[in-house]
Amino acid sequence: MPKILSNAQVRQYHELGYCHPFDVLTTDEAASYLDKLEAYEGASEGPIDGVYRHKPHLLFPWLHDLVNNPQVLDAVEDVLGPNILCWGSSFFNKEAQNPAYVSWHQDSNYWGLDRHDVCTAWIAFTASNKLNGCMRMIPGSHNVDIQHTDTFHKHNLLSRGQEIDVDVDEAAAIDLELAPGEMSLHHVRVTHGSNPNRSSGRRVGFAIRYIASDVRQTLGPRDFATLVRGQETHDYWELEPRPKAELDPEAVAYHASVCEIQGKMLYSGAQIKPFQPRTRR
Ligand SMILES: O=C(O)CCC(=O)C(=O)O
Repeated sequence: MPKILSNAQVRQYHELGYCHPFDVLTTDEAASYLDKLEAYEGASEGPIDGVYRHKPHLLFPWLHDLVNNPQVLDAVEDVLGPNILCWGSSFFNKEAQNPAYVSWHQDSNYWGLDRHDVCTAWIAFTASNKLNGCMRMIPGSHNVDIQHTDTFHKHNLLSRGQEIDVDVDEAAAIDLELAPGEMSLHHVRVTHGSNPNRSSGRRVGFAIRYIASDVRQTLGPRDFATLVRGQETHDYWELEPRPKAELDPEAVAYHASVCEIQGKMLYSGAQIKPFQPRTRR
């Protein structure tokens, strides 16, 4: 018996590779998360960037709370089972009238995880719609591996600008429109991407990568994750601590070391260096 999803939604996730929308935050809560992000951005003089876009739940207690949000985890449990780790989190933000986009890709192609019990919960801090470049999914595309090429295109929000080699049938794409506080779930192998933001406001989304605790990393001997529900049953993962305070120096140093090790794995075989360094506080 699923906890939050209906049986039809669980079936859709497994058959099509995604499902949406789910209410996980109220509109006020979503606005308060956006305010916290923008307070940080105001103090650091610009949109969150570089390595701080990745795993910010190791730096900001309020994002640590969000990856542990019971509503989010109940939905994730419905597709991954009871023992859940958070392997990653990333902001995917697109400023107003900005060319930033996400090419068609499958996450499984470069994450190095040995199984497909891996699900992204993408939470909208602002509305995410066709005009401002919401995520788009190709239904049923999670059943085959497709070859990718690294493009390093300067406007591509993906780390390597990785792009599917074959023509994607865009006519089949489904737009995952979300209101602030809503969430979608997508499978690690589903083909997805998103267009630039043509609206006059920013689009802010927080993508949380959850894995079942028996998934392993194949790209290196050590990898890190945060236990969010149940148990780490196999001792495959080094478990991450909660930050004591926002940008607490110990947390900043820990985050840097985790991102350096993960960055090296995720960029293995690529032509350029892992995650750009921070240029601002
Ligand atoms: O936010 C986007 O537009 C794309 C996000 C994405 O590719 C992902 O969460 O896997």
